[in-house]
Amino acid sequence: TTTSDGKLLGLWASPYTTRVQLALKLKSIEYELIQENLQNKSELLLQTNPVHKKVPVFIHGDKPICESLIIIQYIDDTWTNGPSILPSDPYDRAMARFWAAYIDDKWFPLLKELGGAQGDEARASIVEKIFEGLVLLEEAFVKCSKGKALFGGDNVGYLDIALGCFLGWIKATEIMTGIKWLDETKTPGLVGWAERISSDSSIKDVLPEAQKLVELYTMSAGLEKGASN
Ligand code: GSH
Repeated sequence: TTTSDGKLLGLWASPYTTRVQLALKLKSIEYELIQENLQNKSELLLQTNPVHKKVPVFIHGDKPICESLIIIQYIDDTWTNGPSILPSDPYDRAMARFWAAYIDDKWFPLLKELGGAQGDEARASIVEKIFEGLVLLEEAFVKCSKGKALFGGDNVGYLDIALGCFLGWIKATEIMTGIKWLDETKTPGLVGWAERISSDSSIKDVLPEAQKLVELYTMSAGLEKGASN
């Protein structure tokens, strides 16, 4: 088709935007990506997400939907002829949602906190918590994948997208800290999963490059430092 099915207000470096792009790609949905400047948010963003004022917002026709996980659910419910994103079994669906909430509410915030941690002790404690979280996610992978290659089994699913969207930032923080998060001895399942997911044809073109994220992070940290002087 030549007409697009929707608009996505987003930001290339935002893992939550990547998440929605992954779901749209999986379902072969044509859309227009509108890059936002978070320092100077567009009227359209403020109008369509007045509560949080955050990206991503997916606008389907004239209907805006906010919050990346809710958007993915909407896409899965609306484009039912493409591959399913959420598992069909109610218990598997519940588990997928549980772990996605864990990733968003607990795990990824730790990775963000690490950048602002003051002092070796604070840093070490966050690093430890990140590794503890990865061990939990390894267990989740073993249970959800049921011996298959991905969280979704043979096909890319909800958790592959919900966690996979962070791979660029996971690699970027590895470059910046020198810490290898995904370790073959502690989290062998996740190591294999990350390799498979980053080379998957439906994923790899959408994931932002780690090196570019490092440059962005270094630049914005420099700007903040400059501003506080
Ligand atoms: N829970 C939200 C989701 O899943 O969509 C998180 C979205 C989010 O944190 N977006 C960030 C944002 O728009 C960019 S990565 N920040 C702008 C702001 O906080 O003003």
